Amino acid sequence: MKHFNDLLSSASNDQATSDYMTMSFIRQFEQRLLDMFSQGLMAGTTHTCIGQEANAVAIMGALDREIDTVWSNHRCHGHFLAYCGDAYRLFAEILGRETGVCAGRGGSQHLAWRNFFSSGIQGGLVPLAVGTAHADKEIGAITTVFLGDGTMGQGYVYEGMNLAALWNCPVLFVVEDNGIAQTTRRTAGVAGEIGQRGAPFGIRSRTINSTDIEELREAAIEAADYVRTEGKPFWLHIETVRLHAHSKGDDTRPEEELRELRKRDCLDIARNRVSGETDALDEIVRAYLDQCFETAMADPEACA
Ligand SMILES: Cc1ncc(C[n+]2csc(CCOP(=O)(O)OP(=O)(O)O)c2C)c(N)n1
Repeated sequence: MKHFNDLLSSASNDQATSDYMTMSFIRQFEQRLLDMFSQGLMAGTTHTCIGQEANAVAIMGALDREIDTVWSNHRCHGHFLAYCGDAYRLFAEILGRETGVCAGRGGSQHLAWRNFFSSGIQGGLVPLAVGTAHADKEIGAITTVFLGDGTMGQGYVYEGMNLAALWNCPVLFVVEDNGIAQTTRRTAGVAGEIGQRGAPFGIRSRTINSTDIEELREAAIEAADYVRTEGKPFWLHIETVRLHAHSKGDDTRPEEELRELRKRDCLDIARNRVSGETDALDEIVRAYLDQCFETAMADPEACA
C-alpha cells in the first residue's frame, strides 16, 4: 500500500497544498468513521477531531518525529494521522483487525506506534510524558502531551507540571481548548484561566485563539523550539472549536451556535490559502482512503 506521504509529495509542491491535503485526509478519515459506526462496522465508541485538524498538523510539523515522543488522548486520530499518515493501519485497528496499529486490541483510543501513544484516561499520560521527556534529554528529544479543557480538573496534570518544571523536562503541553467537555461547558467546570495554569510553576506559556494552520504552525514552532533549546516545559493553550459531537450523537449545543462555530472551520481557512483547485485534492484523498478502508476490511479479525 502506498504511504500517504508519497501521495502528498506527488500531489502537492507547496506548504498550503500539503497542509490542506493532510487536513482533508484527517477530516475524511473521521467522517468515514462516523459512517462506519452508523453501519455497525465498529465495536466500541469513537471521538472524532472534526474542527481541530489544524492543531494536529501544526504540532506534528514542529516536531522531530524520528526521535520525539507524543502522548495523545481519546481524540487521537488526527494526532496519529499527522504523526505517521498510516490510515490503513488505523482503520484496521478500529475495525479490530490483526493488521491494526496494536493488532486490533487497542481500538480507537489506545494506540501505540513507534513513539506515539494514546489513552482514553483523561490526563493519565501526563506523568508518563514527563517521564519520557526526562529520559530522552540525553538524545535531544522532546515530548508532547495533548490535553483538553475538560481535563484541567485532574490532579496528576499538576503533579506532572510541577515535576516538569522542577526537573527541567522538555515537555510541550498542548491544551486543545474547545470550550466543552462532552456536554459540560468549560465555564461550568473550569475555574480561572487555562492559559495561566503554567505560570505558578514557572512554565512559559502562550494562548492562541486560532484555527488558522499558518498561525498555529508559528505558535507550534515557537513552543517546540523553546522546549528543545531551553530543555524546559512549555504550556501551549489553543482555543479551538469542536465541530462535531463529543462522540457520535451527543451534541447538545444549539444549531445557531454550531453555525457560528463552523465559520471558524480550519479546513475552510486552509482551502482559501490554496491557489489551485481543491476538489481534485479531496478526490485523491478519498480514493486513497477507499483503498485503505477496503484493504483493512478484508484483513483477518484479531479476536476471531
Ligand atoms: C479520568 C477520566 N474521567 C472521565 C472520562 C470520560 N470522558 C472521556 S472524554 C471526556 C471529556 C473530555 O473533555 P476534554 O478534556 O475537554 O477533551 P475533549 O473531549 O473536548 O477533546 C470525559 C469526561 C475519562 N475518559 N477519563
